[in-house]
Amino acid sequence: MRVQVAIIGSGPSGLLLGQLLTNAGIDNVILDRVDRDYILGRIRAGVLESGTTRLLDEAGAGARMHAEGLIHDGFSLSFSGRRHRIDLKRLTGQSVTVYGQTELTHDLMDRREATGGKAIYNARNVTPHDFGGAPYVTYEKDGVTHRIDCDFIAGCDGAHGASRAAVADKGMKAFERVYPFGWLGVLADVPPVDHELIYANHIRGFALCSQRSLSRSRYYVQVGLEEKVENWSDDAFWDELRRRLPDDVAQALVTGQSLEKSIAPLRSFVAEPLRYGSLFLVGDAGHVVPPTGAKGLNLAASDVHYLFEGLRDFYLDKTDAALDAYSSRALARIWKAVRFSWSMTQLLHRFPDSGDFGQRIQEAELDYLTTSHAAQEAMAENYVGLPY
Ligand code: RFL
Ligand code: PHB
Repeated sequence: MRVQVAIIGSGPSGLLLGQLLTNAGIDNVILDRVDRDYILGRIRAGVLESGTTRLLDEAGAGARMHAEGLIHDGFSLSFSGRRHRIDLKRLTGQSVTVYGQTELTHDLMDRREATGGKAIYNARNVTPHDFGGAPYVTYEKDGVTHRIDCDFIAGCDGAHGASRAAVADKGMKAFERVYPFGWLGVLADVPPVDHELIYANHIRGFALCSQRSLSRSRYYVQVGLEEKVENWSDDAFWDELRRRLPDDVAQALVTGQSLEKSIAPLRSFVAEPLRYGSLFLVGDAGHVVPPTGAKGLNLAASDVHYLFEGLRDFYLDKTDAALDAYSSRALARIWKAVRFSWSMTQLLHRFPDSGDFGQRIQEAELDYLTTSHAAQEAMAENYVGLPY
């Protein structure tokens, strides 16, 4: 097979890039090591910036998101038994859309199928080759090794994929911070406790009340890295969540059987640069943020925007400038989101070594936020997403 762009990874970044390319008449194929259902079974992000919804529209896959997504004009911070609302709409003129990554992925997969896009699932041992020269990708399927020749390879295969591994010894510099805790998340078909998200700072640890729809909730509590998901019954989870919320919220919480329960460790990671000859790192392949700022999926989308512009200009206008600028343009936005995600994590979590002093510092910062328009504006501006 020969294509213009070989895309490794069928997550949000690979699917979004693939659809924008297909719409522009640029030939591409998507390869993933697992199948559609496995990908759609992963419960991840839930908050979309307006840039992400705009790109989904541009891809022609935004209809269901507009019909079913929930527009949120604000969110709450809770600490010291009280709550403060960050009014995103008033502070920035913008809102965010609550729409699950699972749904967005589903819509992009459907769109790809409807427009005849090539996708190869269950492709084993996917490997990018010769991206300093004449690039190609190999993979195995049904016991046979296949080869795809291409002009460019988009590494959209997440934090543990083949793309980042392929460039690890090609001058890649890694920047990393590992946090000493994770998030235990539960998905349940119960109405959300509030019409907006609540991020809670508590002496027992962070908690988050999120949602997927008016009847489906997503909740998280901070847990130690030694915790095992199988040791958390649903009841134990709900009890711990209640303890970390203000009394009125805890009393209003509707609990039920979990549909999914998992623990995700938190870390920040950035690879520099994002381009190695004709191989580009995109989305989680190039960077990972802790979920506290709701930025991972949204950063994947802005990477796709920059790379798509580069590839479109290359093929349609015969200019290299935007492609050459991909790494630096994307990294400039990535580092700001990495900083924001780190600062939200720092503000809201219990750190084992910072003790009561650390707790008071966090409470002081949160209290400052409730009285300072400037501080609220800075938080809101980052939360709705910096422009691109
Ligand atoms: P993905 O989604 O990981 O997709 C990568 C795809 O590549 C495939 N793959 C391979 N294929 C072939 N060969 C290989 N060797 C391969 N290795 C992997 C995988 O099967 C997969 O299909 O990366 P992508 O597309 O860059 O998208 C990134 C987002 O998924 C991620 O940033 C977000 O989920 C992060 N995130 C959140 N982001 C937000 O913007 N808002 C949120 O509210 C938010 N909440 C979250 C999150 C991530 C979480 N976890 C579990 C890490 C909440 C959580 C709990
Ligand atoms: C989610 O709904 O999964 C979610 C929402 C906001 C975050 C992180 C995760 O900051």
